[in-house]
Amino acid sequence: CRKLGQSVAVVGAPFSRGQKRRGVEHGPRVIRAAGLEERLSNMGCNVCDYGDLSFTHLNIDETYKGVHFPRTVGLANKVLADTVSRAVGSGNTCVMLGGDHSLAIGSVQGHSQHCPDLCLIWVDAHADINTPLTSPSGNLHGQSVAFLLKDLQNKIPELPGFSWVTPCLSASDIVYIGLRDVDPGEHGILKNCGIKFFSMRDIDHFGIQRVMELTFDHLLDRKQRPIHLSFDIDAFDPSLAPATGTPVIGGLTYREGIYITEEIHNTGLLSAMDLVEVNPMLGVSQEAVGSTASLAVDVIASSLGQTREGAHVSFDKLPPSN
Ligand code: B3U
Ligand code: MN
Ligand code: MN
Repeated sequence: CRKLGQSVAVVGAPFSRGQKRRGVEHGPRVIRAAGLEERLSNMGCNVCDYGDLSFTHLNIDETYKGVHFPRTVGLANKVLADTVSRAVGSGNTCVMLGGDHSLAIGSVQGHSQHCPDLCLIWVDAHADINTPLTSPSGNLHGQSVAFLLKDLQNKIPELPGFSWVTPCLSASDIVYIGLRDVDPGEHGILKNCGIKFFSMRDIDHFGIQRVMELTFDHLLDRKQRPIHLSFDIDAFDPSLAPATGTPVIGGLTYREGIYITEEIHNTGLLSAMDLVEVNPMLGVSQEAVGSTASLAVDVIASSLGQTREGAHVSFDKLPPSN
């Protein structure tokens, strides 16, 4: 970490009930196994491992208004919110390892308890902004942002398990990067609320450097504020991140993805991040799983200050010739 000695809390969230494919609950294990903590320690971070949370899967959790596992997802996110709040409150930059993207509800809520003026950068192929009434799947990982948005509260029925959630973001507090699979209801919401988004087409058009400039202009122009980065690994092209539940062709290149996180680090404002939707059970081979997990580690490391140009500590460290 270039803020030397920066404290980083790693919170594992092995949870998959926000969607229907099993396996994404093993995300934290494979991301750790790809060497996350060693990488962060070698960068000079003080890593505090909060371990993996244990979540209760409720036996009785009937589908409610088409939404699957509302009580289980609500409860898991409450546990996560409390943990993230504690981690950020203790002065750490919090790194949450998912798990599916429904976990952003708890992660952002917990973060906002300590940083009520935070803004959100959502890097994803999907907008995850369906309401229970627009969702084509009933999966809560496709609805996380809707629960966080003040602007949508009169459009969302009260779900069992969600009474503790208080929407903490305005439409102008969010920027999306990487979109390429957006449902009609979601597109309506993005347009109606005036939410800033950069689709893959916009990245083709502007280039990733300009997209990041416009992102920070939008979020940080009036004042500096803490950033929450919610990074769905499916933002990357499936050739780079094959082990994920809903891959969509035409995604970010490695260099675009890392540029995004380098620029976020360079603001000095990153306060918490999520790395979600790594599903080792969907990789066709060990290599596919390994490369997806190691990509996740690269994203986290560069968000926390790893640079491609290298980094020296001090010239005094040059070995003498004799
Ligand atoms: N928008 C669809 C599909 C989807 C959202 N997020 C993922 N897939 N990963 C939905 O189910 O809401
Ligand atoms: Mn997502
Ligand atoms: Mn996605």
